[in-house]
Amino acid sequence: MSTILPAVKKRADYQQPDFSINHVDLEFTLLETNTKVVCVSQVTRNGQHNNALVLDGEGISLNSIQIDGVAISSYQLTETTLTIDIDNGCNEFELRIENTLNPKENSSLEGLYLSAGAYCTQCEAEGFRKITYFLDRPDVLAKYDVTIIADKEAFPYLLSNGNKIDYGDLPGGKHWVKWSDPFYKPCYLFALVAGDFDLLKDTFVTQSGRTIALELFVDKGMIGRGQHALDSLKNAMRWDETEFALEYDLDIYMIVAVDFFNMGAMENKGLNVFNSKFVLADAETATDEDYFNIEAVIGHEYFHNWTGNRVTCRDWFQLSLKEGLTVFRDQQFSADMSSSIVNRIQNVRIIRERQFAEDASAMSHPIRPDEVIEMNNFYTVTVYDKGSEVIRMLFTLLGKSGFLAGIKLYFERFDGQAVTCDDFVQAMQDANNKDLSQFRRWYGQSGTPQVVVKDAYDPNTKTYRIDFEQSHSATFDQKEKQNLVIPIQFSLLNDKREALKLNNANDVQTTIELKDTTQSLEFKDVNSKPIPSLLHGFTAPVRLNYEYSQQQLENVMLGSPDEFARWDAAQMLFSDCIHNLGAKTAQQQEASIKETVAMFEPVFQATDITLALKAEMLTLPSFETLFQQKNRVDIDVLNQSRKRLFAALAQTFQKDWLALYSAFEMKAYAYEPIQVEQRKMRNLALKYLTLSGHSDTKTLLNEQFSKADNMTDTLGVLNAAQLGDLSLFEKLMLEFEQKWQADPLVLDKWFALHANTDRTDILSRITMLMGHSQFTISNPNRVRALIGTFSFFNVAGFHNIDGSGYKFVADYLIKLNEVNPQVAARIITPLIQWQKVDETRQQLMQHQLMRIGDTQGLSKDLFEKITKSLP
Ligand code: B3K
Ligand code: ZN
Repeated sequence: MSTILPAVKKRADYQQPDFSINHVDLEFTLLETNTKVVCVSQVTRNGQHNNALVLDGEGISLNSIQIDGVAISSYQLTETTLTIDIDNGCNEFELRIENTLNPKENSSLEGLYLSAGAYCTQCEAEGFRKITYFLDRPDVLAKYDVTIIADKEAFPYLLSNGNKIDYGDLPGGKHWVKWSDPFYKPCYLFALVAGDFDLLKDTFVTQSGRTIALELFVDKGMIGRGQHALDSLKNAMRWDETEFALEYDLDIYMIVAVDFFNMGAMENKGLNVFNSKFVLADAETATDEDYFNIEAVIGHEYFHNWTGNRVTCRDWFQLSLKEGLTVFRDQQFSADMSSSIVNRIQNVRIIRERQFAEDASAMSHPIRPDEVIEMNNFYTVTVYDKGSEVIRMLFTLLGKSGFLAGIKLYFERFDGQAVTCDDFVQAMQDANNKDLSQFRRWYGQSGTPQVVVKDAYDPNTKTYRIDFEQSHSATFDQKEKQNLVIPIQFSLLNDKREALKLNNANDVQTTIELKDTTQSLEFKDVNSKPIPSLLHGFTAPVRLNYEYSQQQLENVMLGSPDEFARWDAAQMLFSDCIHNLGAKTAQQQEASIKETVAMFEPVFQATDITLALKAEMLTLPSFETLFQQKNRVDIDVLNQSRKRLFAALAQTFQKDWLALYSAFEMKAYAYEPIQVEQRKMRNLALKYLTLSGHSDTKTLLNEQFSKADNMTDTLGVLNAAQLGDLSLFEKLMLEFEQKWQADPLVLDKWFALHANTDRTDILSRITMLMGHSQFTISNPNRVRALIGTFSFFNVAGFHNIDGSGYKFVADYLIKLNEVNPQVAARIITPLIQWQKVDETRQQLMQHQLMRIGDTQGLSKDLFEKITKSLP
């Protein structure tokens, strides 16, 4: 492990900045290896002090400093700071800094870098300091004027935030453009893009009648794949007006799609930069899931304009202020645009597969972290997705109108400011006159709460009592825990699967606000012992336990008034069966599988279950979900048990799968709800058919592969073929590669399919693919598709008991550490989650973590995760 330890920053240490900057004039002269930046800041001293001005700066070269036009030569420069003494009494001044940087060598994709020949920036969280010396913190808000100078032919488009106010030509084939952003913003929202693109244009008329210019920039030749993104943007703009009464503020909204990007997208004011994966789509190259994700991410970044940009974070510990709230908003948007139940199930899968895993690991942290070494490590499922669940609980507790009243007050109070999570909750509290002091603990407490539900029925008094108990285990980061406010929505079913009326208003569902360790409710005049249908809609991000019998689960699955609870009961039937299989004799195993499978027969026949929900109910819980349900897991047994149940469902219902496979009339591809659910069911049926070994399978697979007019059905074939005869799979994969070899985004799907194939020679296969002409370590999409997919999803390969999977990933991360630390720190996640596996594997995983830890020049990103996770 390296000897210089990176510093830990603490939330409790927050102090207001000594200086503020309220106006910035930036001038960029773009050159690949030697870009010049001139930054003129109007600086004000805050309060009375004699402290020096300490600016952040990293990986850039300083040329000169002037204060009010006078050159300064006494300053201190370190690897990460520039300290300038300011004369006493000099309370307002103009600071001019000139520096240079090398975008071409910037493989971290943070700051200013080149993506396939185009310049672009990524400043959140702390990337602006890689562009110029600055107060790189979100509570310094300034107005920006930006001039960009570059070669005109190679870079016809020069873009930045706000409005284009002037432009002109220069000698030597150069040109310049000046942008001005009238809104105050933190520097993490600054953006610059320069390149040659295809441009798709449109307009949007706001509810108040203003016309907004919409501009979508994509790689040359990709214009035909931009329409869905643009339509999604217009849908998002309309939705935010109708649902949240929020209107766009600038006169232009630009989105640029780039190929080299560390995450999904970035909400820079008026100039979003997107990973092209979340922009480009047409039927042939994108799946239904891609279409869905594009709409969601476009919505997410657009919604940030209010929740994040107009009101931003005081410091990075408050990240969930903007991310949790914006994820909640994009989830609501997606629910309104497509199937709300499928959408909710998808949200919950992320929580159970990945957020619960984070809680159980050494990276466990509250949605508002207390300590951070590398901020980029905290763009997590906890801050984002659990953050959104916390907002959703407020929505449940306050009701829609109370919630919206809180949002209104939040903007009235804080528009144009950098604030905290506490400020947000206070606005919710004040607008609703509801004490949220205990609720606030959700922001500071990490871990997955456990709720145990017990009940009792007294036939003499016809009284039913239901008891709820909350408990909280210590996590790696926090020993002491407190009780939280946990809203749990539920119903009671009688033995005819009818939901009982629970109060005088005849409601069939009710919500308990669990605040104490235990709370009980009593229901009178109940004729027989009811079955509770619990945690409707997943009203809280908790693990809930009730000792259901299989029979009871079947009743909830078939009769609950809540679609989510029905799906959840189906999942519990599957997971109980899978977890219990290992300890049984062969005969018992067979009986148990048979019994579970039989329970699903009515699902096929049911007429009150939508096709979309049916497909979800008939999908087994993922390995990752099952893994999170237990404290200790035998990986091989779990994997085998899941496969056995999978095969049994395939064989038992072979006829039904065949019927479902051909039940729908095939129309020309359109991304619309009915077609989406039909394709989902059809491809699920194809998977089961393949697994069942049906004699027609090969024909069906070949036929669908050759006839498909869309990527969803093409991938449906490959996903199914992967489960059956590997030689057919290989043949189809080869055809696919030949067809798409020039299209890296499509090829990513192919890399990913290879990476999660269950085969004994998987490591040599991946090694071979790393030599593919389209694979490069410098592009995060490629690395995530191949190496990320292997480490996150190839259970048998990654967890091979000989340790080869762990070593392979570690070797790769050691290389990636030098190229792109942020992406390396994402992919290390499965390796640091060793807590639930057996001792042998724990040792092997820790050994690899130590090897990575010994790397020369280990990044802060990996350092933080490794030091936290080694015992
Ligand atoms: N705010 C960005 C994420 C930035 C990540 C920096 N490592 C995208 C988003 O959440 O909308
Ligand atoms: Zn976001």
